[in-house]
Amino acid sequence: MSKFQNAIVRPPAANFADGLTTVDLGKPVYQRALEQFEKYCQALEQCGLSLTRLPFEVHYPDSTFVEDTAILTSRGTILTRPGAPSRAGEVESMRIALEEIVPNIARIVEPGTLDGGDICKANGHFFIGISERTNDEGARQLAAWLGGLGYTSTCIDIRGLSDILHLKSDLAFIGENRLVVTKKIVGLDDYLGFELLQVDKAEDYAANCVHINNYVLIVSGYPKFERQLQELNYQTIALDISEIEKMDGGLSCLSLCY
Ligand code: CIR
Repeated sequence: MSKFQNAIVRPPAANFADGLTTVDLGKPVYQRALEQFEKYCQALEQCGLSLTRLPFEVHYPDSTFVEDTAILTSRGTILTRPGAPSRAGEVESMRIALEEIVPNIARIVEPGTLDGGDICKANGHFFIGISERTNDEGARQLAAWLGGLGYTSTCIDIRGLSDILHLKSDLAFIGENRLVVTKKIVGLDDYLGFELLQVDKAEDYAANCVHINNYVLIVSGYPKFERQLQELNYQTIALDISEIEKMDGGLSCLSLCY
């Protein structure tokens, strides 16, 4: 597997608390969200990544969740078309930023909708979640684009499941031939023979982890999952993202690694 070298991040804007959320964990404390974001950036650097730090996007309270706005691969880049109307405008500033970095950017077009959080890359294969945010047409467009680049893909429909915003809320690729899954999604697909590491039911939120080079970033406070990873010889970096969680975010959504 090729190593990641870079990541794009954007700090939470002052109106972060005005973003979308379905969880009932209270209002995020802005100063704490900034501190947690900064620690996240430091962890990415510890993993060996160079960061492109985009400026605050004051018009878009969910704009720190950069993962949802683009899919970056070593063979090409595509801008998404986020499924939540309040987030649609985030793509334009990501386009401007990406044009400085990568050539020939494709895009998902109407009537397709697609959030990056529904897209899980595992070696040369992509699992595409069909969700409240990503529709069939968005998935079809992405699959066609990926196919043109020589990647394979399969769709996993998560619309029937409650409490899952994006496929990657419950699925992560952690290198080798291994996927992290929650019990909720384990039966939805055969996952092409990948080895499945199932998180304990009480630790579902931990499934959204990020494998970067020799490390796995995990959410702090999930000891069973941390132990599962360490028994498999992963080096873990645990991060407190309590304020990010209040806005339905997880670890993967805070960066675009490439
Ligand atoms: C939203 O509802 O769109 C944001 N509040 C959270 C997005 C989290 N993104 C992700 O998991 N990829």
